[in-house]
Amino acid sequence: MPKRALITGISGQDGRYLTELLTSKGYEVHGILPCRAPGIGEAGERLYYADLADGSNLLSILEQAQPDELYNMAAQSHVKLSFDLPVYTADVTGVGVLRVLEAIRQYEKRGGNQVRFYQASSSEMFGKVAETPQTERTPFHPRSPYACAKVYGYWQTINYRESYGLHASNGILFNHESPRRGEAFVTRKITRAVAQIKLGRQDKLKLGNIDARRDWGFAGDYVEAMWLMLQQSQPDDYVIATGETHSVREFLEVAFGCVGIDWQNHVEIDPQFMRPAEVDILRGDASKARKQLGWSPRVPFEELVRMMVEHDLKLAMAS
Ligand code: NAP
Ligand code: G4F
Repeated sequence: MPKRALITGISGQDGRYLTELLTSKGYEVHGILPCRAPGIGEAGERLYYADLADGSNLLSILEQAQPDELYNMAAQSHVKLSFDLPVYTADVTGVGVLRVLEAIRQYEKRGGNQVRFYQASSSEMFGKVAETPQTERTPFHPRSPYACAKVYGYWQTINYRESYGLHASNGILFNHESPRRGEAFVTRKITRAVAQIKLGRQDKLKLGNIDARRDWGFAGDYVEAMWLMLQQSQPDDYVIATGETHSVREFLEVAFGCVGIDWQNHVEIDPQFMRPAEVDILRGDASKARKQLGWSPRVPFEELVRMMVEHDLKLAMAS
C-alpha cells in the first residue's frame, strides 16, 4: 500500500513542490483547494474543496483520504495584506490550524489511523528579533497580524502534541522562493519586473523598504525538510534556513545584474509598499535540522535569483 499524504494549500508554491516530492517517493497525494480556486465544482479524485475559515468538512475529507501524513500549507500568507485583512488572516492562518488539528483528533478518536501533522510555521514569528541568528529557542516577537496568527498556530500544534499525543511538528521556515513564488512577494515582483524591463516593456519598478534583510532559500529544498520532519519517530520543531542574510537591495543588484542592467535607473521607492511595522532582519540557524534530520540547503542565493530571472524572462518572451 502506498503511503497517503493530504496537503492543504496544494495549489500554492510549497504545495506544488511538495506534491512533486511526495509523488516521486511513491505517495498517493491528496489535496485541499480553497473554494475560490478555478474549476470550482470540478475537484477530481484526490482533490477536495475546503476553506480553513470554515472547516466543517475537514473530518469528512480525512475519512475519505485516510492520510498517513497531513501537511498544513494553507494560509493567507501575505504579510502586508494581513494588515488590511487582520481578522480574516487570524481566522484562516491562525484558527485554521486549530480546525485542522481538531479534525485530526476527532478522526483518530473515531478509530482512524494515526495522522502525522506538519504545520507551516514561519520565521516571521521572530519579528523584532531578540537575537541573530534565530534558533528554535529564540523568543517570538511577531510584528504583523500574519505573524501573530502563525504564533497561534505554532502553539496549538504544540498543545495538540502535548495534550493528545498527536505526532505534530512545526517547521519554522525562513523565506523560500522559486519560479513558482506568488507574484506579490518581493523576489518574484523583482524578477518579473527585470524580465519586462529587459524586453523594454516596463521602465519603473516601485518597491517599499529595500533595506530589509531576509534569509532566502529555494522552496524545492525546503519541502524536503518538511517531509523529513514527519519521518522522525518523535515530533519536534525545527528552524529551516540557509544561515545567510541578504537585503532586498542586494537581491535587486543580483537580479538586474543577470541581464546587465543597473537597477538604480529603474527602482522607485513608493510608500504604499511600506508596512506599519517591519521585520528588519531575519537569519536562521538550522543546526538542529542539519544534525537531527540530515537536512541542508542546496541552492545558493545567486543561483536562486538567476533561476527566477531566467524563468521570468522565458515566460515574458513567450507572451
Ligand atoms: P502560498 O503560495 O501563498 O500558498 C498558500 C496556499 O493556501 C494556496 O494554495 C492558497 O490557495 C491556500 N489558501 C489560502 N487561503 C485559504 C483558505 N482560506 N482555505 C484554504 N486554503 C487557502 O504560500 P507558500 O509560499 O506556498 O507557503 C506555504 C505555507 O508556508 C503558508 O502557510 C505560508 O504562510 C507558510 N510559510 C511560507 C514561507 C515562504 O517563504 N514561502 C515561509 C514560512 C512559512 P490559492 O492559491 O487559491 O490562494
Ligand atoms: O517578499 P515579502 O512580502 O516576504 P515576507 O514579508 O518576508 O513574508 C514571506 O516570508 C515569510 C517567512 O519569513 C512567510 F512566512 C510569509 O508567508 C511570506 O512568504 O517581503 C520581504 C521584504 C519585506 O521586508 C518587505 O517590506 O521585502 C520588503 N519589500 C520591499 N518592497 C517588499 C516590497 N515586499 C513586497 N511584498 N512588495 C514590495 O514591493
